[in-house]
Parts: sequence; C-alpha cells; structure tokens
Amino acid sequence: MRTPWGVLAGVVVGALLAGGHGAGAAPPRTVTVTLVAGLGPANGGLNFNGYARGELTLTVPRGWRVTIHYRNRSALRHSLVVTPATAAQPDAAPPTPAFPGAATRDPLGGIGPGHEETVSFVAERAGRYEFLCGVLGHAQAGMWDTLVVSPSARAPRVHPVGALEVVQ
Ligand SMILES: [Cu+2]
Repeated sequence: MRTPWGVLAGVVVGALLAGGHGAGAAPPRTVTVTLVAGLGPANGGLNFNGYARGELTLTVPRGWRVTIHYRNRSALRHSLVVTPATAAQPDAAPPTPAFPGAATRDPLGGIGPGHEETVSFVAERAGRYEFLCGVLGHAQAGMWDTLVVSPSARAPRVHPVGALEVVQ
C-alpha cells in the first residue's frame, strides 16, 4: 500500500511557509460575508439582508481582512461604502471610504439589479462604522447598518445572530 508522503510533506512545507512571515507578523485573518442589497420588503427594500437603520451589526477583530460578497437582489441600483459612524449621511456624493478598498467601484451609481461585486479591505482601525448605500437618497432613507472594529474581539460576530452568513 502506498502512503501519501508527498501530500504530507506538502502540508508540512505549507505550514512552515505560513509561519515564516518574519518576526511573528502573522498574515491578517479573514472574515468573509455575503451581503445582499434589497433582500425583501423591509424599509421599502432599502436594506442589507433585510436590515436597515443600524439594525444589523457586524463586529470584526481589529486587523482582520473583511471580504464582502455584495449582491443586489432588488430592482434598484445599490452600492456599498464603509464610513465612520459619525459621518453625516451623504448629500451629493458618498463620503470617502473609512479604509482603502472599503467601497464598491461606483458608490454613487451603484450596481444594477442581479449584479454582484466583491469588496475587500483590512479593518485596521478600531471604532464604530457604518456600511451604507451611496446611491443618492438611499442612506438618508435608512439604507445603512453597523460595522464595529473591535480591539478586543477574538472572532467575528453578528447581531442579530444569523443575520449574516459569516465564514472565517
Ligand atoms: Cu441603495
């Protein structure tokens, strides 16, 4: 009988390489979520996964990479921008993303019905943020929810539980 030593050696080498990122500097952990714009009729369809006005909170540990698979299930165009929670809701244009890469490519124009886009950023500063739709009028009408970047959390969590599918 043949033993898969080659496979085992590959795993060991991979583990050594993964541990070899310099003096203890581990690569960022990643949390992946699927966020659906306009899921059901809540808030007139201006919602993320059926939640609006901060009803949904995603908490991630500081320093983790956050990857959001953003899908538009509604008949309107929608976008996604992560902003500081203290930012005023946008009047003419959405605010600058709180982290590099923390927005869909066209925050004002959005993505069309049935389309999807992946957003990925490193949550490098602790604090309270909003993820909102940058299409004019949508955030003002409540199309925003909450992202907390926690200096103490060890793992991502979602409130309400199950509102968002989280893959670590
Ligand atoms: Cu929108």
